[in-house]
Amino acid sequence: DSNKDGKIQLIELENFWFKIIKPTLFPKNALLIVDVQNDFITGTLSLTNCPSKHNGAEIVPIINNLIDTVPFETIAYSIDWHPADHSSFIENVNNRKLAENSPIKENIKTFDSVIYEAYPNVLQILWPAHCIQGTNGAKLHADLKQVDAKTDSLGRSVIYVYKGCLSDIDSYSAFFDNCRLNETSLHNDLKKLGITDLYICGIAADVCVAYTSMDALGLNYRVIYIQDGVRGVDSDNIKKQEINLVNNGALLIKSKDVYDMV
Ligand code: VGL
Ligand code: ZN
Repeated sequence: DSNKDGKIQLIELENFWFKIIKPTLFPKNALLIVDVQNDFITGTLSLTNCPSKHNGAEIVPIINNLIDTVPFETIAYSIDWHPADHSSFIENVNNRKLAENSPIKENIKTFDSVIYEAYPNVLQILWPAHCIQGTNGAKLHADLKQVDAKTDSLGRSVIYVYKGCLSDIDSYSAFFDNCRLNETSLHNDLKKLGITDLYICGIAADVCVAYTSMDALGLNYRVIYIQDGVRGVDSDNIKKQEINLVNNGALLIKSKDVYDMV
C-alpha cells in the first residue's frame, strides 16, 4: 500500500531497504564520488581516528570497480577545499568571535559544536584542519581512478566540484554551503548533461555524503546510495542518516546490486 501522499512505499527485505522511487523516461546516470581525499583516509581527519575507526581506503577499489564496469554517463568528483583560515578548523577557533548563543564558549575541543557571530543560525562542528587548498591532504587518494574525459574510451563526462572554499562558511553538501547562501557548480553541471540519477559514494557517510544526498533529493534527483561504497565518522550516526535518507526517498543498495544491473 502506498502512503497517504501516494508517493512511496517502504519495503524491508532482509538487507535490502527501498522505496519505490519516481519513474523517469530517460534516465541518465552519474557516479558521484564525495571527498575521497587523503586527509580523510590517512591525514589529519583520518576516519581511523574517529569513533567509527573506519578505514576510508577500503572504498577505493570498490569505487574503481564501479568506474570500470558500470557505464555511468558521467563521473563526478567532489573535493573539500578549504583556505588555511577556515572556520571549521579547531586551530582557528580563537580567531573568530563566538555568538551569544554558542552552545560552548570555553575549553572548546575537537568535534565540539560552536556558533560564530558571523552566522548566528548555524552550528559549526570543529574539525582538525583538513583539506587545505593545494596540500597533499586535499588531493584525491592516489589509487582512486580519475577518468579523463578527453581520452576516456567510453566518452564519459567528468565533473569536479570544489566546496568549502570560503573562509567563514562550511559546506558539507556538494550542492550548497551549510548556510544555504551559495550554490556550487554541481547542479548546473549535472543539469547541462541531463543527469537524472545519482549513484553516491564516498566520505564521510554521515557528513558530506548524507548532506549531499539529502540536497540531491531536494533537487529532484533520484538518489542511489551505495552502502558499501561509503565510510563515515560515527557508526550510530551513519545508521541514523541512512534511515533519514530512505525516509526521504533514497534507494540504499550495495555495489553488487549495481553490477547486477549491468
Ligand atoms: C567532511 C568534515 C569536515 C566530509 C568535510 O567530507 O564529510 N567532514 N569536512
Ligand atoms: Zn571540511
